[in-house]
Order: sequence, then C-alpha cells, then structure tokens
Amino acid sequence: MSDILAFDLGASSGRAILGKLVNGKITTEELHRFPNDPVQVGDRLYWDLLRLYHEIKQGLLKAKHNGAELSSIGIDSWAVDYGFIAEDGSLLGNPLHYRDRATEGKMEQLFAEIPAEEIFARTGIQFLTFNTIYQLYARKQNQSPELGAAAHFLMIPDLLRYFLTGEKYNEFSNATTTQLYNPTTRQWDAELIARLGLPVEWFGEVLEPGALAGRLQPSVQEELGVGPIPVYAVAEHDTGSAVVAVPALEKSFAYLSCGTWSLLGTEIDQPIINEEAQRLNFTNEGGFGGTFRLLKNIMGLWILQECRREWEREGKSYSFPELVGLAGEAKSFASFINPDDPSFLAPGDMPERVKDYCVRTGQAVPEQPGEIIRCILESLAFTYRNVLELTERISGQTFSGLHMVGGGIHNTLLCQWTANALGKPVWAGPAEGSALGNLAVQWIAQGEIQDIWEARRIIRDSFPVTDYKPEDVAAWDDAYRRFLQVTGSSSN
Ligand code: ADP
Ligand code: LRH
Repeated sequence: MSDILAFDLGASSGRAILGKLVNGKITTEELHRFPNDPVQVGDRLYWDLLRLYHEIKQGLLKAKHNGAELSSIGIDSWAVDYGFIAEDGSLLGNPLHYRDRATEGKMEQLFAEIPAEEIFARTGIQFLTFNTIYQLYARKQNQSPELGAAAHFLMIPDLLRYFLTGEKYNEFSNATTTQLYNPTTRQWDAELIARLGLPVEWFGEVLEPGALAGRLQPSVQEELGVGPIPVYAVAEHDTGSAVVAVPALEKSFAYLSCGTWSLLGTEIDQPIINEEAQRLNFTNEGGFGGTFRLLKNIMGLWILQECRREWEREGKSYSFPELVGLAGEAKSFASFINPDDPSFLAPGDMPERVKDYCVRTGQAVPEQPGEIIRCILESLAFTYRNVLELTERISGQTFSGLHMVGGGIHNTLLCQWTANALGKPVWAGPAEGSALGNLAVQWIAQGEIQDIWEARRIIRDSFPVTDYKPEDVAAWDDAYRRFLQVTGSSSN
C-alpha cells in the first residue's frame, strides 16, 4: 500500500487529494482545497502563481500532519499558460491568464505569416485565440521585456514542479496544447518556433506522463520537514488526467470533462489531422500512453460561474445548487445562446452578455437569474449533442452514451438535460476525474497498476457512477432544431 498525493489545479479551484490503493480499490481524501482567483492589474489578467505554489506546500504539510507516507506526488493544471525562467533560475514576471485580452485578433494576424492549414498540419491542435502560440506572438509584437531575459519556457505545472525539485522539464500532454508541438515527429516544432522569431532552446526536454521528474529539493525538504519525495510527471494537462480516469470498459467511448470548460470527444491512438478536423476545429491533444484526445472545447460552466460572480458584485449571493434550483423552475426552451460565441470568453458582466446575445438573435430576453441560467444550461446540453454528433462523424464511431466527469456532474439538472438532448444515457462520475487520473498515472509509473485500462476498471469499482436515462426526447429533439437555427451551429 502506498500513499500518493495529486495536486489538481482547475481554473476555478485547486485541490490536494491523497490517494490510497488497497486490495484493488482506491480511496481518496481531499486534504486541501483553495480558490484559484485570477488577478486583474490594470489591463492585464494574471494567475497568482506564487499563491498556488504556497497552497501546494500547504497540501504537503497537511499530508505530513495526516501521517501520510508519500511515495510520490504529481501536479496537473489547466493548459496553455506558461512562464519564463531566466539563466540564473529565477521566474520572470507573473504568468498571464489565457483570458487576458492581449491575444485578441492575434490568431488572424499570425495566419497572414503562417497559414492556418500549415499550423494545423504541423500540430493537429484546434484554433483557440488563447493558445500559447498566439500568446507568444502577441508578446513578441509588444516587445515584452521578459523575452529578452528568458532562458527557459515552462508551463504552469512545469513551473510548480521546478520550484519543488529545481529541475526544468516540459511535459508531453501539456506541451501539445501550445500549438508548437509536432505529434508526428514527437518533438517541439522547431521550424514553427523559429518562424515566430523565438529561440528553440527555450523549449526543453519533454517528459512522458509517468516519467520521474525529480525529488523535492533540499530547501523544500528543510522548509516543510519532509523527505526527498519523488515527483512524477503525470498527464499534466488536467483534461489529459481527467480522460485517464473515465471509467470506460470499452475502447470506443465518448467523454465530457465538465468543469470551468466542457471538453467533449473521444480517445484515439493516432491524431486525426485532415481538412474536416480543421474545418470543424477539432483538436488532437496528447494523452497518457501514446493516446490522443480528439475533442472540442466548449465554453462550459465558465458562463454560469461568471454570472454568479456578477450577481455577487451586485450584492446578490447564490450558491451553485441555488442557481440550479432556480433554473429548474424557469420556463423551458425560451431562448438559446451559442456558448462558444467569442463574447463569452473574457471575464465580465455575463448576464448582460447573455441578454445581448438574445437581443442580437431576435429571441425572448431572459431577465431573472433562473431564466438566464436555464438558457445557459439548455444551450450547453444542446452543444454537447452537436459536438458528440461531430465527434462520431470525424472518428467514424457511434457512441451508445456519454461519460461525464468533473465538478459539473454535481449539477444533476445539467446531467439529466444532457441525456435528454442526446437521447442517450449519461454516465456521471467521478467528479474528481483529473485528480484520479493524476493518481492513476503515478500508480502505473510505480508498477502498482498495470495500465490505463486496469486503472479505469479500478476507478469504476471504487467510485459510484450515476446513470441518467433520456426523458422527453421528442420535445428536446424539436428544441434542438431551433437551437441549431438560432445559434447557427454547424451540424455538418
Ligand atoms: P475546474 O476544475 O475547472 O476549476 P470543477 O471541475 O471544479 O472546475 O467544476 C466546477 C464547476 O462545477 C462549477 O463552476 C459549478 O458550475 C459546478 N459545481 C460544483 N459544485 C456544484 C454543485 N454543488 N451544484 C451544481 N454545480 C456545481
Ligand atoms: C480545462 C483546460 C482545457 C483548456 C483550457 C485552457 O481546465 O485545461 O482543456 O483548453 O483549460
């Protein structure tokens, strides 16, 4: 039996989860949970990286006080964001948040220099305005002073690992999300990097998930009063970890990782890089054990989170369950949004933006919180159907239902409405998918679990999965047609 610790940093909160594997069953204990609030300074939006590092140390201390004998730790986080390390080993500046507005319009500008087709052919990654490639392009244009002093490019989990171990490594699953990594050559795309005018030497050795990435360095051991605990590279992109933990029993399965973002797709062995995948803006993100995630990003519960924040700013506080309750009482199918409309990307007055969308599209305008949340949740459920249908087409598979993992499964109304919209069952669980995938990769690395399929079976045996059967299918089917019309979502 070994105790291991997973740090899972989502865009809305982070947690330290202690895992134990006894007689083929996993038990977990949430030792520490902390908010991950972005910080706006003037025009710029940052992550509070040093606070996150502080919270990681708090998690390690709690594990020690809990009596855990840690055989390893691993860290996963949201993708695409990064920081620079100088020659002397110091962190240069504070990492920017991917929702910072500096990248607005940059993707299109870069296409004039490097055609979109070429970027997709080289990387297989979907076009999101905030991908690292466009963030770096914007920095170059703005002559960011950090570029002059940078010696190493590290992504968020790489940075935190580096603070703990003193070792500078990149990690495969996260590296692929930069849109600067070539999955065919399985290397950083040196030519793409050079054409951005950036030194390829910044981009370091890429570890596979499951590789040993160092041990806690002496200063950290001394500060926390702990030993030289091994630190593993896991699937450090949180979505990569979440998909490891999908409790599927068959090779062909569809998943929805449902948190701040909704990531819907399937797992494949080789990236699908063709004209159709590019046109429908599918991605091929690197995963554990040579797998890829063919999926699309959907704006997700971020829109709901931002509504909640806005109402809080106005002095009206609602819990998530309260908002779900209000949505349940509101009128059905009154109006729809396209969750992926660019107006929903940046932080701000989201209720107003939802209303604006409805005005622009000539629909009834939701006014009350319950009406607004209902509009968001129904629209998400319909978007899930749309993306599942596209995933089936592109991958040439047919899925009998959808696995849902992540904090969003606490929203039972969304789970049920998703089943209704799909006309197929939804299997919801586990909620802490990313943390469990993180733990599973550490156990696989230590030889305690054989492979990803044994991990999935153990997770299925250890945690409940709730089945949602489709209801009112004809009414949802009818409303789906209206949703497609109103939002202009492509069904082919
Ligand atoms: P991330 O990892 O991206 O920070 P999580 O996977 O923790 O996100 O999911 C957070 C989301 O889950 C919240 O935005 C909220 O919409 C939803 N959620 C969490 N708890 C509940 C709850 N009790 N009822 C309804 N929704 C919930
Ligand atoms: C989800 C996620 C997603 C990325 C986004 C930046 O947390 O990692 O997979 O596209 O954050």
